[in-house]
Amino acid sequence: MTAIETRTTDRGPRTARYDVERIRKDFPILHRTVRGGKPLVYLDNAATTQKPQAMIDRIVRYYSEENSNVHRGVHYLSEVATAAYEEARGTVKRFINARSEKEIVFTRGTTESINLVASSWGRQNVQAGDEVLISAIEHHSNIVPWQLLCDEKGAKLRVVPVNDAGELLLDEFAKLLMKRTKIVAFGHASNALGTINPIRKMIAMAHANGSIVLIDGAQGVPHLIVDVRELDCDFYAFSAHKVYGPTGAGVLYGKEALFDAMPPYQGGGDMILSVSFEKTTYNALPYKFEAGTPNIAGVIGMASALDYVSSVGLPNIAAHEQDLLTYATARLQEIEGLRIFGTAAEKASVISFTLEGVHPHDIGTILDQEGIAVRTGHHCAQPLMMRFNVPATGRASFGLYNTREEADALVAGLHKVVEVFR
Ligand code: C6P
Repeated sequence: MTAIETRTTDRGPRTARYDVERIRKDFPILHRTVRGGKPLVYLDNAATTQKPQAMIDRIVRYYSEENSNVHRGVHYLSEVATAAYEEARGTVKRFINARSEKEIVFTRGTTESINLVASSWGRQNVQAGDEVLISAIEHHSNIVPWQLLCDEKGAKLRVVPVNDAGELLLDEFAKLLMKRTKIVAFGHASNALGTINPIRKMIAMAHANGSIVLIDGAQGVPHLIVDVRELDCDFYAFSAHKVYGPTGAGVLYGKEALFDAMPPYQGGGDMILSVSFEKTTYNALPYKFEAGTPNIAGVIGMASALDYVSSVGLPNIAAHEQDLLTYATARLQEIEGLRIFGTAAEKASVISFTLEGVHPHDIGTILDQEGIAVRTGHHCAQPLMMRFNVPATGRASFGLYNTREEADALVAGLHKVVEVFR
């Protein structure tokens, strides 16, 4: 247990005191130095998070003691690996409160999850003249798969605009929901601005219109309690590596009835019941969508990471990150010429900014010399950058192990950037 427990909620404990120093001890990489002995200040959590020792140990144990292929052998190790892999499915199911394991498909990550829906559900259900509705703050992973589908089918891609704070305009959203809007796909939280969308309301509006809803949860799951039953979304996609798990593993949640009616996404081993040259029949859910040997170690590691997050407690993580967001936002505003992009009322712990007269890449390079890792660039959200008339921004994104002292280090680093360039 990483924190002092006072009350248990269904998504982990609530604590009286968030012991961030205790939590930091769980992440070995946070104790290394970089760039000639500088302590690492890791503020690039929206790109990928660091990993707790328990998760690393679980993967080592899998490869040291359990490694085998799943669903294929009758031998002991295959049974052990299959059991661990399927237990991981149960862990994910509970973490997002899905009804059944059949609704949990393992993928390589958010990108593959969205492509799966666009290819399988999209090809089956979207026809010429239909519409797909996304928003102006989407990551390229939630734009390009829909463009490919629309190009193939002769359908139209519509985009919900945002205001200057980076909030989706709900009245425009309502207007864009048409009779032919087959699917609405938007992010739970924006990786580039931090905006948390009012997804419950948007899902209800889309459903009232008869549209299916996919949520890109890549930046939702690490920061917010996700209850897919309460949200009533049709699909929810996320990546393990953004929630303290390994790269190359992720999840597509889908309602069973939808998954049932969808054709397979890829063909290969494990997704079939029987194959002949004349006819192939497909496996039951969720295996129909898991062709080939999956990322077994990644999936098992993901479950361990979710257990870790649950042990800290998402309500505690959210409260800690909101404190960092408020603190860092106030401190950054002290810097002359710094402009923050994304000032929505509801935000995840992501701060995008520019410094007058300094290219974001130079900001990133100088901060790096101080041991501070931030992301600079377009954050795979080029249309959003265009909306705000900037080619790129710097982005600091906070995770469960970051501290106010690290926010101070960022501010001090930015003062250095100002000194160098002015
Ligand atoms: N955003 C960032 O630095 P993958 O690569 O499949 O794990 O996740 C893609 C993705 C989809 N949606 C959102 C909202 C995301 O933030 C990301 C990944 C990283 O912001 C890498 S570009």
